[in-house]
Amino acid sequence: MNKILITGALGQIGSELTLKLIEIYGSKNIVTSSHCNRNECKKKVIDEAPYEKVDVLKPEEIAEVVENHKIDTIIHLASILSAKGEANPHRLWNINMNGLYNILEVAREKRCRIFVPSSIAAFGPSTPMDNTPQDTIQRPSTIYGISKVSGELLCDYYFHRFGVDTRGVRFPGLISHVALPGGGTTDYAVHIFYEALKTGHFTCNIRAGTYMDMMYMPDALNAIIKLMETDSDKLTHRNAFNVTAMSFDPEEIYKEIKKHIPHFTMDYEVDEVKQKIADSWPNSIDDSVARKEWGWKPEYNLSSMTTDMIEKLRKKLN
Ligand code: AKB
Repeated sequence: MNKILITGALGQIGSELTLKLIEIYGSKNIVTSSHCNRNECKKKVIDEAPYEKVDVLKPEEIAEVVENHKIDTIIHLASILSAKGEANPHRLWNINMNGLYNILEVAREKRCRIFVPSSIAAFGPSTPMDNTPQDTIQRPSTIYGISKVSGELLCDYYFHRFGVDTRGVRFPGLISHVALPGGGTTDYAVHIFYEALKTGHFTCNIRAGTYMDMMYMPDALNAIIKLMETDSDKLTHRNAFNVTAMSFDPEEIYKEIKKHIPHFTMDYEVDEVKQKIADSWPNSIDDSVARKEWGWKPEYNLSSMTTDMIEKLRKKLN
C-alpha cells in the first residue's frame, strides 16, 4: 500500500486504523476522510495526517481527493451498522450500497486497490449457526446484512469484470477502548466495560445465552493490514473472508470482567430489535480459509482482551 485513503475515518475502526497506518506507512501516505467539513466534525479528527471531506454519495468528491493525493488504495469504512439500519433502512441502503458503488467506480477509473469490511451480518437464520463455513447459505434478514452480501458480490464482480483488486473480511463484533461503536448489535460488548468501570453496574440489552463472534481491535487492524499486504495470486476468496477471535454470550464476558472488578453486577433489559438481529447471526464462525490463504491468526482471546481493555480504560477514565 503506498498512498491510502480511509473513508469513515472518524468511526470505531477508522480512528484506530489511521494511527496504526501512520505508524507503518508514515503520515504523508495516509489521507483521512468523512462526510463532514473538518471544523464541523463531532468526532476527533487526527491531526497527524491530511483530512478531506469526502461524501461517499458524491462520486466527484471521491475522485477529486483520489486524484489530488495520488491515492492507490482505498479503505472504505463509511457505513451504517445493523441496529441503526433497521431504524432507517432507506438511508442504510443509500449509504452502504450507493456509497460502495461510487467508491468501486472511482477505484475502477483510477486503478485503486480497495478494502471493504463485510460482517457476520452477511449470514442469516438459514445459515448453519455453529462453526459457520466460509462458503455457505447467505440469506440475511436485516437490511444491513443484505447490504453486506450485496457488497461482497459487487466487490467480487468488480474484481472479475474490471480487474479491480477488491478484498474484504467478515468482521465480528469489534471491541475497543478508543472510539465507541454506533448503532450495532454487538455494541453491548464494548459498553459493558465502560459501565463496569464507571458505575459498577451494566444493564445488558442482549439475552443471556446469545453467542456471537467478537474480536479485539488490534486483531481487526492486523487483519486489514495483513490481508492487504498478501500477494494477490495467493487469494482464492476475496470478498469476504470469515475472521474471528472468540465467541461468548453476555454471561461469559460478565464473569470475565468480574474477575477484575469483583463488585460488578449485571441485569437484563432486552432490546427486541437487537435480540432478533443477534438471533439471526451465527454463534461462531469458521475462519480456517483466512488462516490458510493469508495466514490470519488473532492474538487476543476473551481473557487477554478483558485484561487489556480494563487496564487501558482505567487510564482513560481516571
Ligand atoms: C453490528 O453489530 O452491526 C456490527 C457488525 C457485527 O457488523 N458490529
